[in-house]
Amino acid sequence: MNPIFNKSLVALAALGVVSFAHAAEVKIGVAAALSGGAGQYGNAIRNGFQLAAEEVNAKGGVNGNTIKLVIEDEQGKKEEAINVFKKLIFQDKVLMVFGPTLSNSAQAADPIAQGAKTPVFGTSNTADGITSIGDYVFRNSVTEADVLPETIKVAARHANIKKVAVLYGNDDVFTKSGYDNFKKALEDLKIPVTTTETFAKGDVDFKAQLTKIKASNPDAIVLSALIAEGGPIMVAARQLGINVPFIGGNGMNSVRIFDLAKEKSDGLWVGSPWSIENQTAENTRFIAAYKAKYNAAPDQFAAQAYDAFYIVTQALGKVSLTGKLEADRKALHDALPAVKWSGATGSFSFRQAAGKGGKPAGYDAVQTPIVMSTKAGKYVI
Ligand code: 1QQ
Repeated sequence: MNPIFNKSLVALAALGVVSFAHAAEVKIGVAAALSGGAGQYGNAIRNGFQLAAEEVNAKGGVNGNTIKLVIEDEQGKKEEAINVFKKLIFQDKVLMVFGPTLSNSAQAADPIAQGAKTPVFGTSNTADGITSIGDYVFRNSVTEADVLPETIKVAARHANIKKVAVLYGNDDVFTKSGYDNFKKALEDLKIPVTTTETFAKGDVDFKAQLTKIKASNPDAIVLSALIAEGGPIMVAARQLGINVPFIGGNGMNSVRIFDLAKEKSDGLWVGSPWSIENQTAENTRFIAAYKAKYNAAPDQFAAQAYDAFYIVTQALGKVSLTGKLEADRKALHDALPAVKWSGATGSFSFRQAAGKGGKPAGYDAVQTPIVMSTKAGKYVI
């Protein structure tokens, strides 16, 4: 640099007129289920983050800082999620953590982030109660409580559903919460339940439950399941000659259903703010970029991770990082709630959740779900 120019810059900097941006690397943790049954979600989530990080870094990062993702496999297990959170927060000293994939793991691991005053941001946690863990907990995944009443309402209207059977996993935070919210929505809509059946994670034989369901003659099956069990449940139902629609929660909203259930995947109703059929400029750009990078179509899990990364960059853009981890984590925490973003999943803002026992709560997503159903390997709006 020209020494005179350099000197005058130094002088201006001393006067506070200009500041030197020293390019640094900001570490952000990603705890995702990359293996095991929930890997069907976690890999899409990782892809969404990596695509967004690559785009942001290619444009010079945030305030000159490059973002480095530190990605760990929490295997969809709560014990592993706890281990991974400890590693990311205390050892890697990341600024914040994205994840984990399942609400079941979030309920166990998020208190570690809250205790360490490290922002934690779920992109796929939809169960009740996750954000009441504390004010450092954020999510852009719309809750079952917000989505399911709409899914049932639209499905019932289109498919002429008057009575339903309910089937849910009773050993997982998300599937149980989905059940609670389905039950409430069905009561509110005055839709009678013909029978309620349960299963557990890892089950492969659903004949007993489905036989009872068939005998109860429902117009639809309301299913709160993760895809690892939900896919085989749909296949088994069709094999037993149960051809009524399924109404699913977030767990069933994965393109994996088309591989798992093939031609038996028709007639599944789900709700989400994101659809591959949604042709906004932001979504069209996202889908094209995702296909170019991964040679496969994205799903809502990838879209929500992608948007979450941009939401965080908006907050980071407003923060002057000091290099002091505690202060920087707090500054990011303070900047996040005000972010508004229009991304692949549509327009987004946060609302503070209800706290427990007078403690301040974290932040949930404000977004409008779209209800769609599956037909011939596609979602139809
Ligand atoms: C939760 C979910 C799952 C479907 C995440 C992939 O919504 O556990 O909350």
